[in-house]
Amino acid sequence: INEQNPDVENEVTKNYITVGFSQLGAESDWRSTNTESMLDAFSQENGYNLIYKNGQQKQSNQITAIRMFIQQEVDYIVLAPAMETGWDSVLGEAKEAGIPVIIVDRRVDVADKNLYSCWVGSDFELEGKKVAAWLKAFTEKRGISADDIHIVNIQGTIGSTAQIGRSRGLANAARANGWDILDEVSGDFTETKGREVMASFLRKYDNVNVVYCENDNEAIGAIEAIENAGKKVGADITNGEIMVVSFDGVNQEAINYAKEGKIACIAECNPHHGPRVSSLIKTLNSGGIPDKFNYVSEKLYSSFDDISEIVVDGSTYTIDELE
Ligand code: GYE
Repeated sequence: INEQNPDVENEVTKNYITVGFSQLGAESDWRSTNTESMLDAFSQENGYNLIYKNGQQKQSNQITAIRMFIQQEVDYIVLAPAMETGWDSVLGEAKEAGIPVIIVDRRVDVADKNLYSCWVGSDFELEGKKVAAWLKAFTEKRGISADDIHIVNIQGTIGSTAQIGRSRGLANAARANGWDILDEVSGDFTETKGREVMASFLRKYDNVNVVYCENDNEAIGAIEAIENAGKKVGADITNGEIMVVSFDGVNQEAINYAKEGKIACIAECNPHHGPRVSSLIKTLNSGGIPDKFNYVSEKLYSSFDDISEIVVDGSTYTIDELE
């Protein structure tokens, strides 16, 4: 391209890549940080025309958005899906229209994997396994017997990959270690529901001593409910304290709680997917074929120094302190 040519400007503008991005909602701090990362990456300065749609936690809104993107003949569709199932027809329509689809964050469960080009996100089950491994190592170190562990799980949005993976990580560890899971109810990844669900668990069970929150917003709500009930949050779980463990490490309030030990352990979930999706699109746009599944590596945080590392599936993870 001749940079002196005044037409170049128009050429370049025309050559912007048009992306339709269907975000699932705005339920958590993780989500707003993720949206920001996407909007930054798909800016005009970076050569994109972006059409952004917030699905308000409803799959039907996301399906409508994708149909609109197809109508508008966008170059690429980026989908952050609310749940795993129910995408076969609309992704079939995108394929029919010849528009590549990139999945980000949670996954889609479709019969034909060729309905999307690639996916980038976290290994949610691994995150769950890491938190469970930390709980096991921590309680063993403190001489707490498995029989004395009574867990409630405030789950994420049912049917979303983050919920499925994190719940599975806990369930398998509980079975293997002989922990008692008293109950599990969805808090939809929000602070309000986290508070409501925890309050009802406390009314129902007088022996809860570990709360597994599938994200930090739920943990913040759960801590409020525990304190409102006149109970103490902490790691001394055989002496009346209730331990909170969580996921994300994005929300500042939750980070502060983790520093104080009110959240005992957080599995990091990285929301900064904008540049990652952009680089996948750049690869596709230049005729390349990116890896189908692209995992982000993540840390485990705790300010308790009883244990310094855990081993999950043969890999060692050091436990970091939050900054
Ligand atoms: O952990 C939670 C958000 O899908 C990884 O969704 C994401 C999860 C995240 O609402 O905070």
